[in-house]
Amino acid sequence: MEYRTPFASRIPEMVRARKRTVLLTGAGVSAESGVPTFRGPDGLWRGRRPEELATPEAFARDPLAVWAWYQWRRERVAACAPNPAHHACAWLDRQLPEFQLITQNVDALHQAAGSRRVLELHGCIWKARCTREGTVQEDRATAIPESVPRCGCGAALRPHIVWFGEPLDGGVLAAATAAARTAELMLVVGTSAVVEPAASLPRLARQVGAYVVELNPEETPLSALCHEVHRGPAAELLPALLGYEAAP
Ligand code: BJW
Repeated sequence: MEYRTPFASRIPEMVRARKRTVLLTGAGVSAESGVPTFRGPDGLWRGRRPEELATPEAFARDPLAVWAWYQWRRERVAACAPNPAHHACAWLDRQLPEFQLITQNVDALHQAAGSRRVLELHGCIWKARCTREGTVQEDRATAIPESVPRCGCGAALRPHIVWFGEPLDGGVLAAATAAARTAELMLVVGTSAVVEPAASLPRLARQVGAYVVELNPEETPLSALCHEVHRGPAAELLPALLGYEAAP
């Protein structure tokens, strides 16, 4: 592993050479937009840890409390705008013919910044799903509901989010795995890399020969296997490493 400054990175040369690139993002990429990271102290809600609320068991036990938590989060996300890291990701999407953004985030800020090729591993906070039919609908309500929102069929709606112990969407995971398996450059930005199967994607890419780079202020379980590690906030590091300057 090498620790480098943005100006001694291999990223610019690999982007110029149009290498097949996969970008995996986590909550840290949205931190500077004001979205709390999942495991930071701000992730707490009324003293409860997200792990207590983001489970199918929690929803079965108290669906209204889980909805209240999501509406509270929706309200916070609605007040946030993409930051320079999201814009740099969208710029990379426009530059490269073979590119895949894989995000664990549910805030849709990558799409808001203009990214087109986005795989959402853990769902989307702006969607709800029928617990009976499995149909997914856009849902932008932010008011804390007085009763559990219902589908037209009468069944309860749930957030369209992948909770602990639930399988990821098979098509999304297959596409993410295929992208990691063929990546030449893999950038891992703002994730604690502890949640599976997302955390295994950079490992897979590394095994098949990709050049793996981590951007994170903190060390993670992935750091030791990366070719380059850059410590700092994504909104500063990613534009600098890519040589991307936002239009004024
Ligand atoms: C900055 C920054 C700045 C800060 N700039 N960076 C193998 C081993 C062990 C366990 C498992 C395993 N396989 C599966 C499991 C179980 C489980 C799991 O992984 N558990 C681990 C925690 C131990 N996984 C699952 O349950 C998954 N399902 C599954 O595998 O199903 C299998 C199955 C098959 C068939 C039938 C049934 C089941 C599902 C995982 C779903 C994860 N969902 C969540 C919750 C969503 C709810 C919601 O959002 O409302 O997704 S968990 C939570 O963690 C959320 C995130 O997307 C995810 C990842 O977190 P992330 O993005 O890394 O955020 P943080 O907060 O952890 O880290 C932020 C980072 O940013 C830090 O590193 C900071 O330093 C950094 N940072 N400021 C750059 N400015």
